[in-house]
Amino acid sequence: MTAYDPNNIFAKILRGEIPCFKVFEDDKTFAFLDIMPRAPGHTLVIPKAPARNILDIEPDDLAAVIRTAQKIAQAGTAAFAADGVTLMQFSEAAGGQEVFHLHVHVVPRHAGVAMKP
Ligand code: DGP
Repeated sequence: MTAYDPNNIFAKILRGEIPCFKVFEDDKTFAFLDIMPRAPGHTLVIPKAPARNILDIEPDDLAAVIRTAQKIAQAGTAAFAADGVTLMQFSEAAGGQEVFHLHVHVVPRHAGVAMKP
């Protein structure tokens, strides 16, 4: 697998070099709104550790990402009066990944409303 690139967009967001709308931060994770939301409240949860994707990340860092994703799912569902939530994680280009710093998409969902492509 290709090595982690420290100049990917999300690494720059973590370093404060690119602005974002921050939703949550703790010692191991960071969450911010997706710039191309598939539904209102679409949030990305990333590790602070330099991991390319799920094939690359240390289990403890992955566990922290999932804990934060649950917090965001719960808060986002309440904040957007959603009926449910969709979590997605794409790994490598063949898996649909475009930004090569691990991220979990957390998308609040409303009954009968399709997610944007
Ligand atoms: P993917 O790698 O396919 O899981 O999707 C990458 C997502 O990252 C996509 O939904 C759009 C989002 N994105 C790309 N560039 C930026 C950016 O500069 N800022 C923010 N907030 N989101 C971005």
